[in-house]
Amino acid sequence: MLMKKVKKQFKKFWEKTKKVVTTIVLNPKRSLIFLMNSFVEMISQNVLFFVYLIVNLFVTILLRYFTIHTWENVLNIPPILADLAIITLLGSFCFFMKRKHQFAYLFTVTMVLSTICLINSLYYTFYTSYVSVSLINTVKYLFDVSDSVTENVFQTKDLLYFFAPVALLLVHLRLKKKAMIEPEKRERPKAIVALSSAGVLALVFVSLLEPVDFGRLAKQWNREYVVMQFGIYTYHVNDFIKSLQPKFTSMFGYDKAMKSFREYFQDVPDIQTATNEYTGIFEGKNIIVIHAESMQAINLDLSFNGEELTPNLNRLREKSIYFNNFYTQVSSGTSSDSEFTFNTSLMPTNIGTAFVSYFNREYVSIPKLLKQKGYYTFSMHANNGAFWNRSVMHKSLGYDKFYSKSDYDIDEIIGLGLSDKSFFRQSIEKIKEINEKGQPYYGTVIMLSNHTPFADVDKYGDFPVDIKEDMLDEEGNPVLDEETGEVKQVVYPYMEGTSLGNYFKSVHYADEALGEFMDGLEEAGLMDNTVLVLYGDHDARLPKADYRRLFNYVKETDSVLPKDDPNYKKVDYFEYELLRKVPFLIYSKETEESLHTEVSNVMGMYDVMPTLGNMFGFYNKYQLGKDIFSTTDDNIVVFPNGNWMTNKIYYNTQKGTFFPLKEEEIPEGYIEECQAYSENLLEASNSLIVYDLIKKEREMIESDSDYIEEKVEE
Ligand code: GP9
Ligand code: MN
Repeated sequence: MLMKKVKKQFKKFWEKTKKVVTTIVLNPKRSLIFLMNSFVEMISQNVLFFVYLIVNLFVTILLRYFTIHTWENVLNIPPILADLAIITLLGSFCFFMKRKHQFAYLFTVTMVLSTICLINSLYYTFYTSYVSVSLINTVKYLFDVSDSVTENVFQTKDLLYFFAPVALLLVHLRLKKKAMIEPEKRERPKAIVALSSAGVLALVFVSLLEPVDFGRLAKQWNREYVVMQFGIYTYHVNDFIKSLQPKFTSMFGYDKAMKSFREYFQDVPDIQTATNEYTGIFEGKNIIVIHAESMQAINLDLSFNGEELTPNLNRLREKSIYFNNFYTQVSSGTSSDSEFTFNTSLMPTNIGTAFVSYFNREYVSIPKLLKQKGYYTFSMHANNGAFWNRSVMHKSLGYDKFYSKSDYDIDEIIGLGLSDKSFFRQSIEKIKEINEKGQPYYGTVIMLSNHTPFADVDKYGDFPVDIKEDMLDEEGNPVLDEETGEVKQVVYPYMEGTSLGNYFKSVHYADEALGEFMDGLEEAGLMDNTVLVLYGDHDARLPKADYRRLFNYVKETDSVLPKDDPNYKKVDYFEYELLRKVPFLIYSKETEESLHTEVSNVMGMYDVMPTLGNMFGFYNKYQLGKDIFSTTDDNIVVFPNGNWMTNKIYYNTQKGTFFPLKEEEIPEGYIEECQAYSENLLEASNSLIVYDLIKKEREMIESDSDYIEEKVEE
């Protein structure tokens, strides 16, 4: 019966289409007018539906505008088509309902879609990434933090996301008042038209994609790229499907994962074999690791009005082993990914995060290896212990104690919580107590203040990021202020009022806090037998436009050099990726006295564990990185999104393009070789974590040796 009905309707639809096509071919002008009239009629008869489409599409464009920022991305056609297809598809079901129920349905869908966009927008402000079902536990951190954060995360602009439901409601009320709601008739054919339109939109969207896009969608490494190319809703559908993967790991893919894991580690020795001049130099010494929130390497090279942006870090750099070509390898787990890779030399996972989704796997980590050498291990961070699941994961990584928010007196708040200065002051007291016990220790202190959105400008202290110059008269003589007698000044705004400018102010504060911490450690005699390790955990993800202003400012016009100016410094994709470099240094009395050096070999966060391992005498067979001092010019830093870099090039896997870093020819097969290396490494790392392969391998070895022992006894 139903089939018959559908068949009949389809026949009718087909006849009509044929008629339309014939008319168009025979009389294009008349048909164009006819088509336009029909379209106008269609809209006038379905005002609510079309308003639903427009407002919901607008909200998705708004989301891309507020997050990805550049207009070229915002107005990119594929995501618009993809989002419109899904909005149309969802909306089309209203035509299966009675007319009086249609508004309620469309309104509910609009509320849900707008809320999805709003949550993504808030999440992006906080994590510079999009929400993932596999990260659902982390969404709560948005609301879990102090009031000031909630204020910073929720900005007035976010109210715009409510435009869609409000507009739809207003249109509905107006239609109702004017009694413009159509009588109930012929709704089903409309459903077919709407569903077919969604299908056509989806087809056009797919036809615009390149084959490589599908691979990227499947990997879902680069969330921003997926949203930029596939739209927010396709991203979520895909993310949902991918999020089911960890739940089925024991059922599918185990053999393949084990194979890639075994192949990757088969030639790796079980014990440290290579040695160099740094082998064992710090054995037995205490270690304090400073996790410097959002600290980028460029900060160390900047000055404003003759004042260094980071005088304390600069002072430290001069006395340390400083790695000036160091990159973190974070994915959506940002801070937590940095902590993870630092401590395990593994890469972040491509779905979820190690800290939240894979906290219960077995890892070989720095705290565990040092504990075997008699160390006491601890971590300190003045945020909620639940943030990034740290209270659970730090235990799993082998820290004996995690001092979190509840262990601190929250006496001064900046940004996300306790100010770094107060945090360091209180931490020194705790480290003193630990030190008194006489056991060597490994402690990680995680900073907090220098965190996006860098909005607490009035609390960072006075550090103008403008340009001040003496005012000169026509003959070039300084102009004096009649009242004070001092030279008058001209002020150019430069970075004042920009996001990057606010970031610099925050960085200056963080640097001051670091300086106080260093002095405090020194005064307490805690540096005498201690090695300090400092890393920037990731970049601050600030707009490219702000960097363009930083490098190309024309003070006379308060503008930026034109792009065709020979002095114009470009900040496009590659330049921006390179700006994400962070500082990494190792400091001790020994480095101050004689070991100070700068290492320029490109290095990733996963190289830290092998490098420190060589210095402190521990070794992890499952480390992905290399001891930088046993590595010549061939080091490679693989990023979680599949990009990689060497001393020669930065390679963008997504686009298959590269940026040369040296003026030398790229050897034949070089890119293919590095690409294969990166893919194998990412695959092995992900398999190891998701399928808990260190544990599986250990259990296998243990059961084999039990078996051998039994045989021997027999
Ligand atoms: C939160 C802090 C920030 O406690 O470490 O984490 P992030 O947002 O940088 O990942
Ligand atoms: Mn961070």
